[in-house]
Amino acid sequence: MFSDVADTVKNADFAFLIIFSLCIFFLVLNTAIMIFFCWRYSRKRNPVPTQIEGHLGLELFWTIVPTILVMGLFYIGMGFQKDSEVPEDAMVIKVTGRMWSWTYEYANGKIGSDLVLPIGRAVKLEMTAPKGDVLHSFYIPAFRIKRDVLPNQTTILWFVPKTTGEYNVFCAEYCGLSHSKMIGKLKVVSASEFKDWYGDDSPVKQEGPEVGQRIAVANGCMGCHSTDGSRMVGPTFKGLWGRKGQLLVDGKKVDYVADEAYILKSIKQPNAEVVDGYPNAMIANQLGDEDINHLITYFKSLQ
Ligand code: HEC
Ligand SMILES: [Cu+2]
Repeated sequence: MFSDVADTVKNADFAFLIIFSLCIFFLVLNTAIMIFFCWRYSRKRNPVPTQIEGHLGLELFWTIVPTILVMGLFYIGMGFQKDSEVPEDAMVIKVTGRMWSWTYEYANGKIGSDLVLPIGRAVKLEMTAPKGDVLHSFYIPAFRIKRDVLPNQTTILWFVPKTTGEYNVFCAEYCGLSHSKMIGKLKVVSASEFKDWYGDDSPVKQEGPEVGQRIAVANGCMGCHSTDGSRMVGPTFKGLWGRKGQLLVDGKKVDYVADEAYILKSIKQPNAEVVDGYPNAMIANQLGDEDINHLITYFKSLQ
């Protein structure tokens, strides 16, 4: 509680503490009064019930006091208005949440699946999900911030990280099979470390397999495919090029070799042919032939 890792923590913890304390206070008070009444007005001690006609003082008390409490909570809640007032110099990062990974794109085109931020600088996250994807929710528990991420809409979060370190990023909206693996890292680093990592504002240039890698990251392929040979939701990209395997077509097993035509089809019509032993879980994307050629160059580099 009340850690100082981001500017968002104090307000949220304060509101939580006030509401929680009020709950505890009234739980104890109400329970105590209830027990006392059971005892005091039991049949033995109070055989004939008394008719009570009202009590102005009491009525005023339990109208005015809760009103003050609730207005107090409302006032605290109003403090969160600042959540929508983003400073103009905030660093803008585009966040995409998809089944089942987060990707971050910076102003110079740098892209990654970890959110790297410099300490002490306001950041504005512009978040969305690809068309045809489902609802997600971007959640950094350590910073006490969470917001829904939706297809065809942009939602915003902003904050100032104040302590260097690594924090978890979760998806807080059940979004299907590998929802629980939709965990990302937020790394808050010093300004100079950030500069080394980020480079400058001129657009990043990439060539060779890196172009395809970037496309794979940007399109969330890494949420289901590994590059180190390990099995995730889908088969690994390692050694994919030229790999021999079997497809399940209409309940029959059919041999295949992963050549250009096969890869093109697997990406363009992911549900047409399903690799034996894997779920039909890959969803359609908007990749064109040129992107897929870059991907193939990338796959060739992963032997
Ligand atoms: C939701 C998880 C998921 C995502 C995201 C995903 N895939 Fe897949 N992919 C799978 C599964 C599961 C299979 C195996 C079943 C099948 O063939 O449909 C597969 C199969 C493949 C294959 C055939 C692999 C083989 O061994 O024959 C290729 C190529 C492929 N995916 C490329 C991609 C690319 C490129 C992207 C990013 C645009 C992507 N996938 C995103 C789940 C996913
Ligand atoms: Cu999700």
